[in-house]
Amino acid sequence: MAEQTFIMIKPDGVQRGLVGEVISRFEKKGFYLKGLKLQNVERAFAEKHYSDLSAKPFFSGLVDYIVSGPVVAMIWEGKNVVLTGRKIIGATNPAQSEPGTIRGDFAIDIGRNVIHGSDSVESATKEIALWFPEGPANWQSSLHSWIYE
Ligand code: DAT
Ligand code: MG
Repeated sequence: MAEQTFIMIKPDGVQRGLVGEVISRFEKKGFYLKGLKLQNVERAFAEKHYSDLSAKPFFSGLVDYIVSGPVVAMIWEGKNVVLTGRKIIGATNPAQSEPGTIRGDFAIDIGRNVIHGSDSVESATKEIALWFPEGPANWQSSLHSWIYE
């Protein structure tokens, strides 16, 4: 199976009307949308998603933020999508994110950085299983050979 990553537009991104912009950047790059839902998550679910960070001092503030409104959860697929997705998103702290990245173009503070992306193939597998227990949608783009050689 082609590589997949988990991408989530955080509550600030939804509130600010950045959903279309984010989807557009991944689509235009040539990645394929394999899962998409808008939902509010429970605190326990957000804590599970960020369980690796549970010892961090910012953990409870991070969870407050993620449950503060609906998020858009997505599966994106394509060659090197995990690493390339992180590049499209930009550095964690928007003060360090390059212009041209999502966080570089649309965010100011680390606690309002608009978007999440899996940091490795292993975390992508775990995050997709958590957010999409039903699995990805099954479709193939008819443009594939115009994007991949
Ligand atoms: P990323 O989202 O780039 O993968 P991460 O996994 O290290 O970054 O942290 C998850 C989120 O937690 C991040 O998007 C914003 C928040 N965060 C990280 N480090 C922080 C810090 N030092 N202070 C406040 N929030 C932080
Ligand atoms: Mg992370």
